Amino acid sequence: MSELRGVVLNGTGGVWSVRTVDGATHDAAMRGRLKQEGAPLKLAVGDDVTVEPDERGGAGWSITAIHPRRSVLARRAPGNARGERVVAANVDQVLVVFAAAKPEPHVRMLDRFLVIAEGNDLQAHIVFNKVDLVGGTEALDALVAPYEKAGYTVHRTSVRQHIGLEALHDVLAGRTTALSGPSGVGKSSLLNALFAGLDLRTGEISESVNKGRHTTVGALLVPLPDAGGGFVVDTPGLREVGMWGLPPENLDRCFPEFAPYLGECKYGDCQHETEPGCALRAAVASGVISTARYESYCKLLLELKAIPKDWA
Ligand SMILES: Nc1nc2c(ncn2[C@@H]2O[C@H](COP(=O)(O)OP(=O)(O)O)[C@@H](O)[C@H]2O)c(=O)[nH]1
Ligand SMILES: [Mg+2]
Ligand SMILES: [Zn+2]
Repeated sequence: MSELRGVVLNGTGGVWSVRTVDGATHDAAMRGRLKQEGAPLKLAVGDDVTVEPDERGGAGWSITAIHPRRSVLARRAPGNARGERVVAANVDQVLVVFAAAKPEPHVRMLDRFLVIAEGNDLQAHIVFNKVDLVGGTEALDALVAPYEKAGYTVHRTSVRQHIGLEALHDVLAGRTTALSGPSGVGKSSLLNALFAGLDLRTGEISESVNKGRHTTVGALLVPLPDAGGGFVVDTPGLREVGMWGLPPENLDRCFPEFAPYLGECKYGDCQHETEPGCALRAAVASGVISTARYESYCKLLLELKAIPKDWA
């Protein structure tokens, strides 16, 4: 029987929806005996699999192999000191979307999402949508400056006025992107504007893709209708992913613009709070490092330190 390679879009109760390379989608169940050299034991959305039609005929398909992952977006399973839960496999990048206004951007939340991306070794892109709602660009430029200085690509977009859409299209096409950001910022509107035929409800993606199913699984992979292919992962919010598993002493590495100062402090284990001779705080004092970003660091550090030790 003919084997096909495919990607897991979502799953409920042991039945996985697999999109095969020919563009078809099949419901498939795991076969008892799996080939999975170097591959994970538990299947996740985004996993690269091989499926084949069931031998006894009928409409069923079996997953016969899971292929090694190139990346994971993971979080700690709550109440479980060991083991992380993979939210999605083979994610290439994270897109963090906020609105320039309505709702007002929330930089602490933005910094948290960026830390989660860095902690998972995933490249992050930032979008400020609804730029049509802000008259002058000065306030937005001031907000964006620290992120561009840190090396992030910041897209200023408007669905309404068709601004910045081509560049954003090129970021998403052909890749698997975890999409995050508060509701109401225009994530669904942007995707609809970027990919004709997507037709997401202007509401959460999950509502539109998951309608008719009673069980909501962790994440959903949405295929992009584009010649270049690509997928968007609708996670229940990266907030849900959280920062679990990130040791507090590694948090400073999740702020790319801090890099030149790490290792320059008086104490090797400096956490850049109140320690004397802190090179990072000197950089903040001299205005080289953004105070807002440093404040986010301090706040997230306190949060990470409050996580019980046996989780780390
Ligand atoms: N003014 C303006 N409104 C927008 C823009 N993009 C989306 N919206 C509106 O913002 C609201 C929320 O959009 P939606 O796509 O559902 O946001 P989501 O919750 O992030 O998916 C809708 O009423 C959209 O029409 C934009 O670029 N400019
Ligand atoms: Mg939406
Ligand atoms: Zn320091």
